[in-house]
Amino acid sequence: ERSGNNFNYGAYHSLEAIYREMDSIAGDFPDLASRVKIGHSFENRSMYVLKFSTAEGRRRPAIWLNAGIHSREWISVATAIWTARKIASDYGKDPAITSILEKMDIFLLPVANPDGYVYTQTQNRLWRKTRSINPGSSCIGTDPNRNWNASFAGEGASGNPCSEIYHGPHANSEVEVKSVVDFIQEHGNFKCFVDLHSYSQLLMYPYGYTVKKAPDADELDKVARRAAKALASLSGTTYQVGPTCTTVYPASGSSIDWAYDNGIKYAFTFELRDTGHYGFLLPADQIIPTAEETWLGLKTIMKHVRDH
Ligand code: ING
Ligand code: ZN
Repeated sequence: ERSGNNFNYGAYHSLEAIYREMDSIAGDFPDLASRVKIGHSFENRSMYVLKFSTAEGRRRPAIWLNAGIHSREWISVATAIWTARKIASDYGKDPAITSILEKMDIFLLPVANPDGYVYTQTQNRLWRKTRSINPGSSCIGTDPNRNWNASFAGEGASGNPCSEIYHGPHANSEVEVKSVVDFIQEHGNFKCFVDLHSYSQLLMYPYGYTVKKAPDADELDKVARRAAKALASLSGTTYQVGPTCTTVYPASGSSIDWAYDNGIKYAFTFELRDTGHYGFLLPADQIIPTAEETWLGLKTIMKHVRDH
């Protein structure tokens, strides 16, 4: 799919190109979409979300779609920007997304870790963390999916700044995380938080910080299984479903555990394609197939949120 300004959705793009395409989507659908700056990164890059709303001014119940928190997981960013164009172009045509947007607003953050993303494009393709400086250490960066205020510095995170899962000096120490937390708290009416990662083909829900069952685990499991089934219906891609802790590994300070413990019941993490053959280096010819199947899973979740 190509838009007016010729953005190729079947390729990976620079941060600048993604930000330009966000602007272009907002320009093409001015009554539906707007680009909102929610903050900046450690290296002072802007953090932009696309807001989709059919009720200007009113604070409807809202859905947060997050991607690129780990910079090497490029497929999550590419899927997110494809999804943005899909939401805008299907509104008024696809009854499901139309009815979702008649009741709720969607906020989509395609690049939650812009400094890391630029670093993976220029210096080290497999960089995961932020690029913040750690005083007293020559190692750079914090894992932004261990930095949220949810059993911070607990199991499955490291206190060593050189670790890939370094939790940072304190919860929300990363300005990229803090910007999202502040935005969501100021808004006050989020019902759903979805974080896109790669790879492994998993669809998970809280908790990561404990093996204890979340109070809503049965409902979240049902929704996730329906979403995985919808996703698989397109071309047979199979996803495993379960709580983070027992499905991948224990992990404290994650985005979805924070969301869940702060009243956002519908909190999910997708680990997109593949299962390890290409891993983080998923070829660009799999972007559109991945985005299209993921869209079916996302819509299943959003329809459930709409109706509950
Ligand atoms: N995996 C996730 C990670 O942050 C995860 C797994 C998901 C942990 C949800 C906690 C919550 O380690 C990748 N690939 O980043
Ligand atoms: Zn990740």
